[in-house]
Amino acid sequence: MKKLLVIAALFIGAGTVSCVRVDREASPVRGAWARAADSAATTAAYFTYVNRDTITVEITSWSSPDAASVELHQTMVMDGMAHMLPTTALPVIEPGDSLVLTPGAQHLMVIGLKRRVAAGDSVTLVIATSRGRSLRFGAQVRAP
Ligand SMILES: [Cu+2]
Repeated sequence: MKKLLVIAALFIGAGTVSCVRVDREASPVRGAWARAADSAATTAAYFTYVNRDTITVEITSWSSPDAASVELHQTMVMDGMAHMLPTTALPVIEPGDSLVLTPGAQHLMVIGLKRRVAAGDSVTLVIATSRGRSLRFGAQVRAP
C-alpha cells in the first residue's frame, strides 16, 4: 500500500512538471473563438495575442485553410451605427502587452467559409509574426 502511494505521488509529481513545461511553451494565442456560420458565409473570429517576448511583435498576416480569405477589421460607431472597416496598419504588440480581438472592436473577418461551422466545431486560423513565426490554431465555434 505504501509503495502504491509512493508511485502515485511520483505520477502526480511528473504531471506537475509537464504542466509547467507546457505553460512555458504555451502559444501566445488565448481564447480563440468564432461565430457559427453557414458554408460560403462570412464569420468573425476573436482571440487574444499575449506578447511575452522582450521585443515588439508585429502580426504580419492572417489566413485560414477553412476560408477563401481573412481580413482584420475594426468596428467603429459612427452616428450611432456600427461599421466595420478593414484595418490597414499591422497590429504592433509591445512586450508585455496584448492584442485583444473582441466583439465590437478589432476582429478577424473570415470570408467565404469552405464548410458550415456549427457550435462545437473549430475554424483553423494561421497568423504570421514579424519574428518569422507562423502560428496555427483552432478557434472554437460558438452559436452566433
Ligand atoms: Cu468585420
